[in-house]
Amino acid sequence: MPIAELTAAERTAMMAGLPEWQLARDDKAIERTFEFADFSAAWGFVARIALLAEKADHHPEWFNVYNRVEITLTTHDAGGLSQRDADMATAIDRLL
Ligand code: HBI
Repeated sequence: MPIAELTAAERTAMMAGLPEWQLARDDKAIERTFEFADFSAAWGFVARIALLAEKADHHPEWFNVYNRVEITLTTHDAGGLSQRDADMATAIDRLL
């Protein structure tokens, strides 16, 4: 089933609930950077997100160096932001 890109109003509502995230890529993505105590904590976080991503069939773009994890969420199938990105960002924040 095709997944719809969020409208501008839906994006605004989404971002109101995700104050730690920023819009990116001309509103086609959202991103957040996380800092942890050390690499082990960062990698544990990445591992837990990987399990969420597989369960949701919705996978982040991410970068990790030592204790920093940078995550970008977008929905390739929608060509921009979808509800899946909002749901995944919310689930990621709940891991903290
Ligand atoms: N993850 N972020 C993201 N965006 C997608 O469109 C996507 C995905 N994971 C799997 C997936 N789509 C599959 O449903 C196929 O569409 C590739």
